[in-house]
Amino acid sequence: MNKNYCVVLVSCFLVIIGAVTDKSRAQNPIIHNQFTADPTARLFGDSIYLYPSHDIIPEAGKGKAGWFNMEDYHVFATADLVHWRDAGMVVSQYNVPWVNPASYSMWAPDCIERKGKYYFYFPSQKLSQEGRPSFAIGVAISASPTGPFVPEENPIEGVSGIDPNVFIDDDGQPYLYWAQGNIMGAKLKDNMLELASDVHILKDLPVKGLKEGPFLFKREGKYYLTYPHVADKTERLEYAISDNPLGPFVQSGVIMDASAHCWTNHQSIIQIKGQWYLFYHSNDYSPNFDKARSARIDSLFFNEDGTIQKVIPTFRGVGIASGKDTVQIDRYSAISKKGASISFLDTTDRFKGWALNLFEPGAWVQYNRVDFSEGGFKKMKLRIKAEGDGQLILKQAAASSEILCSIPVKKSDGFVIVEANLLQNIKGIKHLILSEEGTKPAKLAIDWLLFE
Ligand code: FUB
Repeated sequence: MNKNYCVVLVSCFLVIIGAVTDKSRAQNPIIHNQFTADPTARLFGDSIYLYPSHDIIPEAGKGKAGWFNMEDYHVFATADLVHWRDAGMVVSQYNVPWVNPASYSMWAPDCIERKGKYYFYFPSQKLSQEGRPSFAIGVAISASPTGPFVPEENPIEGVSGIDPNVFIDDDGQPYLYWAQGNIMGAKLKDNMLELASDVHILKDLPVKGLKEGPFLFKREGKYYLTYPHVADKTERLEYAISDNPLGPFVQSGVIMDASAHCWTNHQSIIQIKGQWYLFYHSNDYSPNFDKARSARIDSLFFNEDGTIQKVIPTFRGVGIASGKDTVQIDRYSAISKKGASISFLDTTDRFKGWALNLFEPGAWVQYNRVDFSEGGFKKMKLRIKAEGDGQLILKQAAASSEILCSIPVKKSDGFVIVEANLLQNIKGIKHLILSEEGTKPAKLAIDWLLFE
């Protein structure tokens, strides 16, 4: 059977499995069933798609220990930025004719729509004739944003490097950007598969410190080139503005400061229904190893002069949580300085997520934007573990708010479900505060809240 048909069949099968295996919510990180780095978000029609790279920890003897290891790509889809669906694996190192299948180097990708076809761009390592590995950029094509994608036989001629990004200007001209020490750019032909111009080294970007991960977008006639840059020790997200898609650019500021615990960062920026969003990554599920990363989203705002306001990473992320879903209170909007923390529920399987720990009376957590629009809510349920008897209070995060629910908690050996009646009729979208009351610390660990 033709190799490309094999890819299509395998991808179809995995799309069907993937479609039913994961429904993630939009607190940070946004994808909860695997590591996801370098998140490129795209709006196609009314749906939002995420094309990240897929960090894995390969079995012993495979890949490169202690380094980035990626063997394939999954695509994720959402209609509301809240519920994410894993649409399955779409391209793998074992199915692209030119990729060295032992290289585990399927790094940061991008995907773009043109004339009803979806072009998925990805870097990976090929073996040169002398047997030396080098990075090239390939394309896989599909009739649907979630695949199946059929990879081209060869990578794009004249391009070596990583982190492809494609931008189509208002006049229909497509451009390819990538990183190769500098940020490079060139026009693409209408077929989206070949360069249509010389390769430009984009000017005038920082000279010192690694630059990679270009992502270009246009707003109000200006071209914004965004890129991770090592200005000091680790990558921060910066941007530069130009009147021309290939520059020269004016360095214009920092979008997100460098993280103390994740060496890389990598961004995409899109506007959905008038709001701009920054997609980036950190290492939430892998705090001790920053080559196993997780995609995040936060809102992004522009100043009146077109400059970008710095984005502070949050746990809460974006979107409105439904009161009927489990509200993951550990993905907080704010937390008391004393007596509260988060920790993994299970350090042997961190994808199970986190619990909120309240250690003493007075400790609290705030979680914004919970949707009670349907009304008719009568009780609250909590999944909780307590080392002693205690008391919790739920209020709205508003001065002089009345108590919404008072929850007595009994000492328990493990996590149990506790419920209490609501004291008020809650309607609309509310910011909630949960606090420990009483006189003695009950040492509480709370997994989630739910309203019925
Ligand atoms: O994910 C591997 C590499 O790390 C990406 O290609 C870079 O942008 C950095 O995020």
